[in-house]
Amino acid sequence: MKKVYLCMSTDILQTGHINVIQRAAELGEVTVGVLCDKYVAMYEKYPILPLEERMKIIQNIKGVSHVVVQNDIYYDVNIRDLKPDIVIHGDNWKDGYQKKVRDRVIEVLAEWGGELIEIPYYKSSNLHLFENVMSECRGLPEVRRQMLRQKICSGDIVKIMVAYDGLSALLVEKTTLEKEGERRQFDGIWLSSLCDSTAKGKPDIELVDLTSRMSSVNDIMEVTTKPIIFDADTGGLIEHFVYNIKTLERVGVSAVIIEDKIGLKRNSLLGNDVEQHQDSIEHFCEKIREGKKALSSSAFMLIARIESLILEQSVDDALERAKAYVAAGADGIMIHSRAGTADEIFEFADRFRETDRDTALAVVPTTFDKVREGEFKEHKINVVIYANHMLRAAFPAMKKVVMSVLENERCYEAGLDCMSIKEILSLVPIE
Ligand code: SPV
Ligand code: MG
Repeated sequence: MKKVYLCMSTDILQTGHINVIQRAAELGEVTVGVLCDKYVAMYEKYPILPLEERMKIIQNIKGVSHVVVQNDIYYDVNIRDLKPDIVIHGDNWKDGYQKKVRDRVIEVLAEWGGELIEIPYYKSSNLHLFENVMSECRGLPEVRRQMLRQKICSGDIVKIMVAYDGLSALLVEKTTLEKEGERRQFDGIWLSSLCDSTAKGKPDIELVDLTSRMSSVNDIMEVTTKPIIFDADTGGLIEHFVYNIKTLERVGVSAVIIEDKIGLKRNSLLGNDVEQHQDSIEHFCEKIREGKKALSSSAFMLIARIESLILEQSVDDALERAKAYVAAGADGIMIHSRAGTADEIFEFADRFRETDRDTALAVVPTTFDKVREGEFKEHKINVVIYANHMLRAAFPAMKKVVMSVLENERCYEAGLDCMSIKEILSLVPIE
C-alpha cells in the first residue's frame, strides 16, 4: 500500500478538504500533518480550535489513518521522516506564499522518487459565508482574549501596534508583510492614552473620560478581530476602577494596563521634567487585587505598569514592585523607561526572570527604538508595544496638506500626495 501525506491547517472543515482526504484514501494509507497553531496564525488567521482539538477531529475522519503534528510551514521534516510515495494538495498553491512551500515539497520528494499529486481546488460558492462566520468568531471578546494569552504563552514576541480610530485599526488588522520566508503581522492593538487624548486635541492627563475612550474601543472592535490592550492610565480611584475594568471587559477589551502613579498623571516620557508621583506599593497592590476581583473572564489580563525607571528610581525598586504586583494578582508587568538604550530594561528583565519565568513582560520602546524584537526575546520579554507612531506619522502628512493649500490657494498640489477617493473608500469593508 502506498503512503500518502497531506497537510491541513484549517479549523473549519469544508467539502474541499474532504475531497482531498477521499482522493488521498483512494491512493493509499493517509497520514495527515496538522499544522501547529503558530504557523496557522502566521499564514492564515489565528485558529479558533487549538492544535490538539484539530488533531482529534481530523483523526476521526474516514480515510485518515495517522495524524501527526507539522511544526513548520515547510513539509521537509515530516516527509523526510515518513518518506511518502505521494503528497497530495489542491492545485491552488502555485502562486503567493505557498509557491515556495510547493517547490520545496517537489524538491524533497525527489530524494526518494516521491510524487506530488494536485487535485482541482474546490471553491464552494459559500466560502465567503464561512469566512464571514469565522471572522465574526475571531472578533468575539473571549476569543480575542484567548488569542492574546496563547500568543504570550507561545514564547514568541507579541507585536502590538497603536490605533486610535477605526481606520488606523483597520491598517493594523490587515497589514501583512512576507519577508525571510515568513508572513509578518501585528498580534494586537494598543489603545494609547497619549494618542486617544492627542487625537482629540487634549493633554494626556486622564482628561479624556472613559465614555469618550469607549467610543474609540467600539469603533475599533467593530472593524477588527485582534486583541485590544487598553491603556487605562493610573486606573483612577480604586472605587471607580472596579467599575471601569468591568465595563472594559464587557465591551471586549482583552487586557488593561494600569500604571503605578497617583494624583495628576502626566505622560511618562516627560519624566521628572513635570510633577508626577509614584503610588505606594501597598495602595497599588490594593488596586490590582480589587480590579482582579471585579473581573468575570479568566482570560482577561490586568497588567501592572512600573514607572520607577521613568521617575529615576532604581532597578531594585522596580523589581520590588514587580514582585509585589505579581503577588497581588497582576497577569503581567510592563516595565517602562525613557532612556535612549534598553540597558536598564534588560537588567530588569534578566533579574525579574531569575525568579519569575511565567508572568508576561511588556515594554514600550519609544525611546530605546533601535532594539529589534529578537533582542527583547533574548531577554524573555513577551510583549512589544509600538505606542504612538501611527499618530505621529499622520500629523506631519496632514500638516503638509494645510500648508500646501495655503501656499497654492487650491488643493491640486496637496492632492498629488493623497490617496485617491476610490482607494480610500475601498479600505473600508462594505457588508
Ligand atoms: C501611551 O501610549 O499613552 C503610553 C505610553 O502610556 S507612553 O506615552 O510612553 O507613556
Ligand atoms: Mg498612556
